[in-house]
Formats: sequence, C-alpha cells, structure tokens
Amino acid sequence: MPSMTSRICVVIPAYNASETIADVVRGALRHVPFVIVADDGSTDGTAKLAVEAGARVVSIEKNQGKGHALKVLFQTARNEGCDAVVSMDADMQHNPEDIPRFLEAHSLHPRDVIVGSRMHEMEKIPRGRHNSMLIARFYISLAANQFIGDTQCGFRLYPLSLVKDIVLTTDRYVTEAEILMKAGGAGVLIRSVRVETIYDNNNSHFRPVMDIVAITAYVISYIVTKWLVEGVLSDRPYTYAPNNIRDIIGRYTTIDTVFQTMTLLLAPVIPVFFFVEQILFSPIVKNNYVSIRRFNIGFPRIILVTHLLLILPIIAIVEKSWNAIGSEVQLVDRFVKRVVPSFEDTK
Ligand SMILES: Nc1nc2c(ncn2[C@@H]2O[C@H](COP(=O)(O)OP(=O)(O)OP(=O)(O)O)[C@@H](O)[C@H]2O)c(=O)[nH]1
Ligand SMILES: [Mg+2]
Repeated sequence: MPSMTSRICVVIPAYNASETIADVVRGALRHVPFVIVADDGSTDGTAKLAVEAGARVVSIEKNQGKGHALKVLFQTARNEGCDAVVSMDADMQHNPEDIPRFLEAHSLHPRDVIVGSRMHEMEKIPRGRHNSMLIARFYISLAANQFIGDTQCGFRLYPLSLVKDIVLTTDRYVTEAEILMKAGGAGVLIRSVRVETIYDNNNSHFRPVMDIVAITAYVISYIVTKWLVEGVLSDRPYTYAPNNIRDIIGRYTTIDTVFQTMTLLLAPVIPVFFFVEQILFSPIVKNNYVSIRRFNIGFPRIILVTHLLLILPIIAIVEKSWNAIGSEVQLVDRFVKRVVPSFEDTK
C-alpha cells in the first residue's frame, strides 16, 4: 500500500499536563489532520485546554496510566479510520517539528515501527536516565531480536495493523516496552529516527523505583519465556504470536504477578541456567538461541551484564563517596559503558 495515502493522526496520552498540552496539540496539528488526546482523569483542566487547542479528547474517568491510555487511543484512532498513529508525550519533551521525520520514514517503510531516538544527544540526557536507557535497550533489543536505538522514547509511529496483532497485557510505562518486544518477536522491523532531546521541565509522573522495577520484571519475564522456547529450537528465533504462553499468563493478574516476581528474584541465575542448557543441549539442538547468536554475544556476556546490575548500587555508593571528597570519577558511567554492549543497527 503506498503509504503517502495512509491516514495518520497524532495520539497523546495526557495526565495533568495543563501547562504544555495546548502547545503540543497546536504543534502536532501543523503536520497531521487531527490529534486525539486521552485525558486520564486529570484534575487541572487538561481536557478543556486540549479541546480549545483543536484536539479531539477521549476522557478516561479515573487515572489508569500511560499504557491504558495508549490502548484506548489505538482503538479510537482505528475507529476514526487511521492506518497509523504517532504517539507523543504531553509534557513537551517531544518537539512536534520532528513529526515529519516519522511520516517520511513511514512512507518508505509502512509496516515498520518507527521510534524516536535521543541517543545522538546523550549530553542532554541526565546521567542516571542515560545509564538506565543503555541497560534497558540491551535487554529490550535482545527480546525484540534486533537493535533498537532508544527503547525508552515515547515519540513513535505505530502502524495500527500491527498493534491489532499484538495482545497487550501490561499497563503504565511497561506497555511501550511490551509493544517493542512483541512487535520485534512478530518479525516487525523497528527503525529509528533522530528526535530532539528535551529535558527542561519537571512535570514527571515516572516513579524511578516502582516503574523501573515494573519494566524490569516484565522484560525479564518475557525473555525467560522466549529463551525457554528458543533453547529447544534449532536455527530459529522465538516468534511472537498473539495469545502465546506469555499472553495467557498475562491475562491472569495474580499468576502474572507471581511469575514476574519469581523471574525478578531469579534474575541472577536465569542466564546461568540457560548458558548451562545451551552447553548441554548443543549436541542435540544445533544452533539454538539463534537470536543471541545473531547479536554476536554469548550467555557469558549476558551473565556479566546481569550481575553488573546487582552490584551497580554499590558502585554508585563508592562513586558518591569519592565525589564527596573531591574526585570527579564517574564509575557508574564507566562500568555501564564497558560492560553493556551497544549492538549495531543493521537496518
Ligand atoms: N494518560 C496518561 N498519560 C500519562 C500518565 N503518566 C504519564 N503519561 C504520559 O506519558 C508521558 C511521559 O510521562 P512522564 O511522566 O513525563 O515520564 P518520562 O517522560 O518517561 O520521564 P521524565 O523524563 O521524568 O519526564 C507524559 O507526558 C504523558 O503524556 C498517566 O497516568 N496517564
Ligand atoms: Mg516526561
């Protein structure tokens, strides 16, 4: 399908974004015919300001988080006859003037997911954020069978036909990671376009501990199911299909919580287990774990990265004490840079 004719709108999940929502909506309307805002139980007049700026607004009565709002927006955009959506944050961390880059990439690659990447402007990203972005992209790229430049950027283009073929069982900030892993697992290419990096407001709803734990737990629990399958497949990567085992677990909240907690607690031994399995199975199953082989890394490296994460808090404390006595050494940065591989984008 020639995508020049594809109908694309911008979707914005919003929660108490009254300071910025009007500018985001007006900026987006310069590039797409319409904008849909999901107002997620805001109490500061976000919905009214979005309407005045020209957006269509879907109201979610009680705050349910970004992931849920995205699912509502995908459905609304589909009902409006859209083929693809560009998602943007409501807090002006994304520059609407970057929208044409997504539209261009989409017209060349209509089936692919396009993600905004801020990795070319690392110096603008706060250090802690930056390190967690590098770590997240290592695991999410492994899970998605391909290198993804910036797995944490909410500025993206999603073809809606793809979203329809993916079952989303997570919420809040986890959903965007879930989409990448499942899209990649389904064989979809995930391309990057450069976007501006903006970090000059403090209107964040992201809870540094709880949300990072939630994302980590889901990503690990997804990778475990993927590796369990890939361990017995010869020459084939695990492929995602809707309602597979991980989706079924995801449907039952209690079972899913237990599963995620278990995999999180077992994280240090999980790659060791699969490494041993790979050695034991290699005479019988040739070329298993093919997705890992393709990245040109092995389980020893994955074990190293996973164990680095466990000692990272200690490294951070040592760095803090050194910095307190005048040293400027950035130990955490150094460890992350050395140990976490940055794969190459071959797309
Ligand atoms: N609908 C809805 N959207 C949300 C909610 N929380 C966040 N968002 C959206 O997600 C975007 C990003 O959330 P932030 O809290 O800014 O998180 P972040 O940008 O990853 O992190 P920071 O760099 O700290 O700003 C916001 O601009 C909102 O558009 C929520 O509870 N409901
Ligand atoms: Mg933000």
